[in-house]
Amino acid sequence: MNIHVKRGWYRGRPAFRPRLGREGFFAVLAYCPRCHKDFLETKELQGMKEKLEHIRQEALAALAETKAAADVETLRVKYLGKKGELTALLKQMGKLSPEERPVIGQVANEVREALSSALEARKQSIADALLNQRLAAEAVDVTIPGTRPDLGHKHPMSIALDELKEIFIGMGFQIAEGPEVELADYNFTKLNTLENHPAREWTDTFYIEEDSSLLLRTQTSPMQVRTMERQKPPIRVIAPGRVYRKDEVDATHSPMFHQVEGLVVDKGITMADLKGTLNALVEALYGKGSKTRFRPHHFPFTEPSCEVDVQCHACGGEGCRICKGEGWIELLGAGMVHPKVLQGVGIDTDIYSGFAFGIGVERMAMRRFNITDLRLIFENDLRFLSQF
Ligand code: 2NL
Repeated sequence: MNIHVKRGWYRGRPAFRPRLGREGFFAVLAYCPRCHKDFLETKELQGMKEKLEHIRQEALAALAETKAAADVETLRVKYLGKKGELTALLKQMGKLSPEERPVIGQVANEVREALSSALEARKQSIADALLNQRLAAEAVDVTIPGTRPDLGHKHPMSIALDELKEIFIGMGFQIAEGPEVELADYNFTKLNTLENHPAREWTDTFYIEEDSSLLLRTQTSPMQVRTMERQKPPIRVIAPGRVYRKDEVDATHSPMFHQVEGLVVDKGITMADLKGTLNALVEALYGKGSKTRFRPHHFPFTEPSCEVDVQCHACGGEGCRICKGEGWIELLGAGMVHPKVLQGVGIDTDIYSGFAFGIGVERMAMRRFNITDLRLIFENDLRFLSQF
């Protein structure tokens, strides 16, 4: 063979230094990994090496263009598959001499490994990119302020009612609740409000049409009467609840409203107990040192009767817009239980006496919360309710 050895390529041992042939050819020395000898490459070997290198370059270039895992798999089949280009090339190894085969085998393995790892890396980077894309698309900004759910709260009437109940429970009262449809007997007769009393007029009270002995209670006192019938003195009870009057709706009237009535019956109960209890109530509601005024009044079920005012907290009794120039604000009605009422439920008036009072809860809530129109309390407009 007339082959030149390209200067600088030869690094083998002197014994295997190839002979130089005719000018003009370059030969490349190959090192056989199996027999540990250098030998001159034939054209076939060089051709296959070039083809392998071409496959490598082509595959890597194609791989760089892939966008999806399926494209990568297609390339794997095309280059490394059983019917792939690398296998096809290796089938041509028959052309090579026995020393050359392991050389091309080694290069082929290098290419195979290089391609497999490039394919794997590409697959991974496509999967990573896909994951990053999904993470970005599904990202949740946990620092964005949330939407606070609207929490419900007590209606102003419930606030006022619960406050009153709390005060009286603190003074040792029991709570009695009962029917809103009452017997006229309990609502009127047993409370010394007899047949011809104007409060019993059908224009004042809602009667049940089928049975005129039944009505919507006009006060919660029937529950006090029922308590006295069931229970021996000492009695300390309040009756909170809805009551009904035939009133047209306006800023200060409603056919349904709430009352808290109180009743105390025991030995030796006097007007002093009434005043002490109601002063304690007023101090609990309006603060220590609040002044009260007891004015004579008339109720059929109490004797004597009175109305109780509290001195205006805004002007201290001078007279202002809140107390309408009066200096005093009307709070409730009260009195010593009429002996006829006690006797009607079989209580011996020689031994026992009692006092009673009635509070209109809406009026109390309106003052407490500065509400100027009663209708707001029943309309349940959230713009109104959310202020409490
Ligand atoms: C008001 C104030 C009042 C009573 C209610 C009562 C109950 C019994 C016996 C005696 Cl069982 N009295 N309740 C007493 C005084 C006043 O309500 O302005 N009513 C129209």
